[in-house]
Amino acid sequence: MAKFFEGESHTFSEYLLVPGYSSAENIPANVSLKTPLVKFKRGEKSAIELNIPMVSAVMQSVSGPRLAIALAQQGGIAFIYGSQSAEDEAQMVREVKSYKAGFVVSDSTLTPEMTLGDVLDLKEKSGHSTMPVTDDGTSRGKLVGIVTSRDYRPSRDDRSKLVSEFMTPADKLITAPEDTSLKEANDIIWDNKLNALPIVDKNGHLVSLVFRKDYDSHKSAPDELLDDSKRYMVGAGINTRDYETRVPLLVEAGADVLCIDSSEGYSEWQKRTLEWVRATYGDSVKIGAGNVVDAEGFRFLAKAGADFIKIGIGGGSICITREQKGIGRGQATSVIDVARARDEYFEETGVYIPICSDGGIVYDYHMTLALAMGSDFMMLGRYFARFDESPSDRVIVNGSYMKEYWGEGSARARNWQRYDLGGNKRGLSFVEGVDSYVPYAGPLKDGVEASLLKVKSTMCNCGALDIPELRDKAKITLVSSTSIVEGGAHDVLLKDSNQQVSYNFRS
Ligand code: RVP
Repeated sequence: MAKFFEGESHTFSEYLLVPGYSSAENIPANVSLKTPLVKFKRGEKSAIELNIPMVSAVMQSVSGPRLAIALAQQGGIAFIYGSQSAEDEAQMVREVKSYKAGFVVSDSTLTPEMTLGDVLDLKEKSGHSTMPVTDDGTSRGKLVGIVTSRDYRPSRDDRSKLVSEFMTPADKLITAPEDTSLKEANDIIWDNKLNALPIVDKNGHLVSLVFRKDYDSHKSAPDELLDDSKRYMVGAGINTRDYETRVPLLVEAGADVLCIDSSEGYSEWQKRTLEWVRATYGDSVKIGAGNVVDAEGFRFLAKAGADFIKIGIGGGSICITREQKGIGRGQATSVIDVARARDEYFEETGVYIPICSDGGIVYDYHMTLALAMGSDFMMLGRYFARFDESPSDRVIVNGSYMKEYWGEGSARARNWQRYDLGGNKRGLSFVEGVDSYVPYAGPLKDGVEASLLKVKSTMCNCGALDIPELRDKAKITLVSSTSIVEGGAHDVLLKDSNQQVSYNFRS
């Protein structure tokens, strides 16, 4: 006889928080969002604590090195996507680990033979207006010049004009050598009224650029997530197929934590992968597993040795697993169920295994609900895909800036390794994800700050100054569909229809 779960399975939008008492202490500035990333024993601390409860999805359209750096600067961690060769993934990890704060490796590099048209297209896609020019067009090529928006007039100049004709050539540029400190670079920038300073090695090859604005932003990153050597922390996705070759490369590259990326975690394949990592590295390599949606799945992965466990099947914005296969569970119900299992497991064993709500966060308050329901942190895809730093292109659709966002189970990602059951090298036997656009949302820093201010404010309304206190004090209610209508602007005619858009804008 099949097992029937009692009650319906619900999603975040069907819940609200009922305010508790807030004292004068309860102001956002006093709220801490610190949270454990990996398991720990009673009375001990997690070996890795996030400063904000956000991690980025293991996806091609979300987690590249640029986003990883930007997220670590805010206090969270990115999981570099595993649907690429192990060597390329390890190289991305190395890029994050070798990043010197304030020194930017350009991903918009030109050759002298390119045209103004190419420059404008690249500017449109990347949002960058300062682009180095190298002999071979790579970010480590010989520096031959630099292009900024002051070098051309898009309305007057011919699009076929060559970069070599309007760039500032290297012999007219102020550059600095590799061993320049950030402070020295900044002094050079100020003394010479520069916007960007190229750093070059002794052979004149480009190493990085220091921007005036980055120096400022580095100074204002009090939550940044650093390892013992003051490098940014970064995670990496793996699969249950090639872990014996992939994991050693990622560990050597310096990945701080790994995560098995799969739509279904309650499987022998995940157990084998976890056991192999433990047998090879003991506890020194941290690894999360998932995804599961009930207590049984949690216990299975807990016993198999996972350092954290991800929750969620079919709730991702680009995910059509529920439609295709009819498996999954409402995200809120899954989190509530698994959080209970985590607490029981902690009572029984004295081992606390953090859980992560993965997918389906649409409004900022969904994050607060996920935390209140017991999630230790959240994994987000769509949310991060919208920012400047995500790897996908920025495009104009119907007059608005958009970023591309595609699922790992889409035909575009061709991530056959994510599917233990059905994938093969020629592609997926059927798709479980879509390819889409999401509204462009500017720099990650601004978006995350705005979202977390809302989370902190709601926590204050619940009388909580940290995540465990929120969990203890939160009063959560289910809402009817008509009370959801009541919660938005209703029965009024909005003066400005854009207001409706920005008011309803999903972050
Ligand atoms: P969202 O944040 O709602 O965009 O969801 C992101 C999550 O969706 C990922 O972390 C992953 O668990 C899931 N995903 C990624 N690709 C696919 C798919 O193609 N079905 N699903």
